[in-house]
Amino acid sequence: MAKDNFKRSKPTALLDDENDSGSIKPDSPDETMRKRRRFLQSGGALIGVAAAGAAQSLAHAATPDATAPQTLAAIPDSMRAPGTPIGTQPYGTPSPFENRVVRNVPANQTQYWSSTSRSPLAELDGIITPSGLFYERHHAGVPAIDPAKHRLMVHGLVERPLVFSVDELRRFPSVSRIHFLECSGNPVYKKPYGKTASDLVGLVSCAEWTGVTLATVLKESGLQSNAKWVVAEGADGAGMTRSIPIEKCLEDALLVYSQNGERLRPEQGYPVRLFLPGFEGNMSVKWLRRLKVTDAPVYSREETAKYTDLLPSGKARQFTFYMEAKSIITSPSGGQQIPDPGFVEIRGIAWSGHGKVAKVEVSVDGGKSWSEAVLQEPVLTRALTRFRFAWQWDGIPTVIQSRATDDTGYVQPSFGDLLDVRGDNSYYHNNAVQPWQIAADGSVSNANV
Ligand SMILES: Nc1nc2c(c(=O)[nH]1)N[C@H]1C(S)=C(S)[C@@H](COP(=O)(O)O)O[C@H]1N2
Ligand SMILES: [Mo]
Repeated sequence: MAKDNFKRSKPTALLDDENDSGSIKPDSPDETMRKRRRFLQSGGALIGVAAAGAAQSLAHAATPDATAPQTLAAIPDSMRAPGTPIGTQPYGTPSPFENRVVRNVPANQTQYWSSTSRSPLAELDGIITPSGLFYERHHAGVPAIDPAKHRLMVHGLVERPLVFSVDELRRFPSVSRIHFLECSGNPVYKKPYGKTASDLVGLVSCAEWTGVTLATVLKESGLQSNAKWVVAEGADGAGMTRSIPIEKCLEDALLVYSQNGERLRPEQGYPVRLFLPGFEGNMSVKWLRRLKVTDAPVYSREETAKYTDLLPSGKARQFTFYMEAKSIITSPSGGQQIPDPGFVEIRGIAWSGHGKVAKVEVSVDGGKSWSEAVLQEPVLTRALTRFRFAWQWDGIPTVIQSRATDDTGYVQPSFGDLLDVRGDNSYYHNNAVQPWQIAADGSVSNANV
């Protein structure tokens, strides 16, 4: 490695970033590379961590030929000819170099009666899940529904039973809100445990949802005084049916027709779905065709045989509704590799069905000590929240994990604490802390085996 004798024109290490635009003359590739090394080496000082491995940082990373200064100085092929014209692909898709970033679909999933695909959490940045990578959970596959023929009926304990077309629903005042959606079987309690963040917790995603509030539509029908529940039914082969307390329907429930700016994808309930912020995903009925207002829940299959948890006492937890506070480190996470000792930004996501994430703590010593991570803006109600934690890995094997606290003061439990309370008959609603083992070679794996 060449000696770093580059003279800096700016006094602080931060300004010495390769993004520095202080000089008019562009840097030569040599200078750019020296600056990059300087930034990584100074990482320890910048974050105030005096780790032994800090000085070496990433600076001794091998230099592949393609980025050698003499190669970089040459005009690249992309500058020698015009690019692809507009219009060859009117609906844009990701770069072909990113074609490994797809939903995590279990192998041999040939049946249609219970299918899932998971978001590739470790590949994603920020808090919005692209629609094509949003997790899926179908009980009878994805129905093909013509929006022109689709209708939503509102009946039961109402003043005026009404039937709406999709266009009629779109005429109501619209709202757009960013919220996560999570399946309550994310992850299940049973072995074998997953290997990657996606295997374990990939049944959570977050999007901007647009629609009309359910309160607006119920007001249009007029609720009778004994209206206590609303039973929602899907137009798929499963006829998914769930009972929702009227309070939730009037608080923040949405009839959603768009996701991330465009119409819902078929997988997410096109042309209209119910969306209940913070509630277990199962209740956000897709391909919504019927809302029956009642004075009692219907005790459908999904709220008796399924989505209930049998406790050690023999009683079952039913109508759990809210997804509790949870977090997971997505980088570095299971299946990934830390290339070298030195600076590592630990990154992850946290969320709570009860409200906002108030705090995320990170432990890099197997749970002995915890430090507060930075919550990246925006921190929204019932939305994924991104956290970041600057770390110097010294090359010694360790266990890293994150722990979320929400604005009700609820703290995410360890797996052991959760099992103590729920026992091992529980199947759904596992929000335990997820520890990752880091080996001496930097490889990361699930510490729960
Ligand atoms: N009609 C209908 N609605 C449904 C389902 C279904 O199979 N049919 N699956 C439920 C479950 S279990 C979950 S977790 C969420 C998944 O929503 P997504 O596929 O948009 O991620 O939808 C819920 N709504
Ligand atoms: Mo689910």
